[in-house]
Amino acid sequence: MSSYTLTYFPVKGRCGALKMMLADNGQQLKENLVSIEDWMKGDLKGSCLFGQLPKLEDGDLVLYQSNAMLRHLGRKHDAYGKTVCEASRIDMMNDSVEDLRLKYIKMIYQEYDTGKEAYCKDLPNHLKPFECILSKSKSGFLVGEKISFADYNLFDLLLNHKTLCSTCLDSFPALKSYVDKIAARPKVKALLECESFKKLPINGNGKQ
Ligand code: GDS
Repeated sequence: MSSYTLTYFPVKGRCGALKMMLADNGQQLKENLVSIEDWMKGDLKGSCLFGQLPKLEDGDLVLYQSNAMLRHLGRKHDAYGKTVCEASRIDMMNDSVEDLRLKYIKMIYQEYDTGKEAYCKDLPNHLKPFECILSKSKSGFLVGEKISFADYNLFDLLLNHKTLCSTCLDSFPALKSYVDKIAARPKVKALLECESFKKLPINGNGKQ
């Protein structure tokens, strides 16, 4: 079994989906948690290819960029579709999840106090396409018959949004049952209930 090592701040942040995918596949993860104080010293930042975390090590492979990590794990653990066309559709879905994540991060880190209300009001417009896709999906996943890395990513982001606005899925029955179904997968459930995961804040600035 590969052993993965993740270096990141003590937050869920951009690594929630990755941890869920590894847990769901019975993979072990070693974590190096980096405090802001240590990060501010600059040595680690200077050693990171793009000056940022997370960093994932898989043997000799060192990866930066959380979505590249999800794709790598998707390829390794059969969570990247059955065909080239499925893989491309999974990429498309993940890019849309990333679009929403970037909006979420901008609101959280730059305009939480002034922008949260407008963000929540506009949220249904961003959730609707996912609802539409899932309501037509026979498997209950975004693409094909199996869970993919884009599902873990969307699931993680939906959990963040439920914390932000507890009623945000009320008018989206397919998304609601999607979240319930993934949350009930035994290994995902175990991770979500594990103290070391639960205690991590969602974001680094304490806003959620
Ligand atoms: N595209 C990368 C990925 O997906 O992995 C983004 C990685 C990233 O943003 N890492 C952040 C980091 O290492 C931690 S996530 N920050 C330390 C640094 O830059 O020195 N990110 C945009 C995004 O996620 O797309 C952010 O907005 C992060 N904010 C969220 S925390 C600034 C400050 O103190 O305000 N120096 C840094 C704020 C910041 O990084």
